[in-house]
Amino acid sequence: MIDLRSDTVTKPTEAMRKAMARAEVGDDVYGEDPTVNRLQEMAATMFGKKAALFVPSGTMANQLAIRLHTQPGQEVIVESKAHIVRYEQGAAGALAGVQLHWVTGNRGLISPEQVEAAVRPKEPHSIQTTLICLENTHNSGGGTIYPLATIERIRAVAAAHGIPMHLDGARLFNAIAATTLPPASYAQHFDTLSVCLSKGLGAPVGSLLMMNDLTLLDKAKRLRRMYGGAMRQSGILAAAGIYALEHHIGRLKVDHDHAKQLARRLQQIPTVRISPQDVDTNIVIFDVIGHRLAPLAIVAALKQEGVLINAIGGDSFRAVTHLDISSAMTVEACEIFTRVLGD
Ligand code: TLP
Repeated sequence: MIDLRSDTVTKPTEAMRKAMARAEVGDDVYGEDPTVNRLQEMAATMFGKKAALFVPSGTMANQLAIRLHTQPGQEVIVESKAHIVRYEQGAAGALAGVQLHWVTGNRGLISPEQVEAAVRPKEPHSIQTTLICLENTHNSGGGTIYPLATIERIRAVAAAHGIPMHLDGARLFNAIAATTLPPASYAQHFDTLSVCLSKGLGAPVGSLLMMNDLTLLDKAKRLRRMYGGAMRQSGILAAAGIYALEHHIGRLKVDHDHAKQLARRLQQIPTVRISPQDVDTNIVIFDVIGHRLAPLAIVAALKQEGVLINAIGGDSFRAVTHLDISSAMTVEACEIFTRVLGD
């Protein structure tokens, strides 16, 4: 099966499993797991932040950040198709008690002008804007990379209003691999940022929440405990993360090439709508129009032929390339798409 549903489906490699098996461990709630500590130090150094906290998932990292920066009854500016809006089960409202102010971006990217217009006035009737969240790369936008200049200008708007910024960097490594910009060049503009080890980097579990403010770190540890994410001998998982940071960042470009290849081939199929030039990284989003099968039946027909993808609403589909997709599998997936979608 060629599994293009997500880059979350990767399985740890033999070498990664060996690193996990050999990991030195301790109880991380006491701060005594040397491998977790090493991973956190590595990540903080890589992104130019004072601290990093290992958490079980990207969702938890985002939710800790929202809770850290806000009080119930406040408002967070976020793009309308952001993971925080679409895929976190309403946690921002349920757990932090905040209201999300959606701004619709272009392929997921919002402009400084949109942010400026969305900030609520500081007057007695208005809800108060206390956080701005960006997502880079933007998943539902199609793996879109935020231009650094746009982030800088959004940061200037945020600073003028005294509003902190959080980055959902679940796939920031894809942006880093594609642009070759230093990780800190993105990170410097955010008060907190999360990155995932369990997406393109191929680790089985884990994300990191990073920050400069050590009082935020203390609060984040307590909230992680409250949310049930404080782990014990998690060095076994952290070892996979260290292995991923050391070995799997450079190769992300291969996934980007595979995604482009899929997009170019999909473009040749008459029922498919896609602009291959919009594929910045490893996510390919396309529409199928006028096919005799409904979206879920298309997914089933592709599965029958050996390819798994996700229907993501309306006529849209998502295919994601990753560590476990070889060049030969990419070629085969192209053939299957042509056969099924061209039918
Ligand atoms: N995204 C998953 C699904 O949840 C949709 C996927 O298959 O792409 N931020 C972004 C931008 C994400 O894409 C994801 C996962 C997360 C956060 C959450 O990560 P986890 O699944 O570790 O909670």
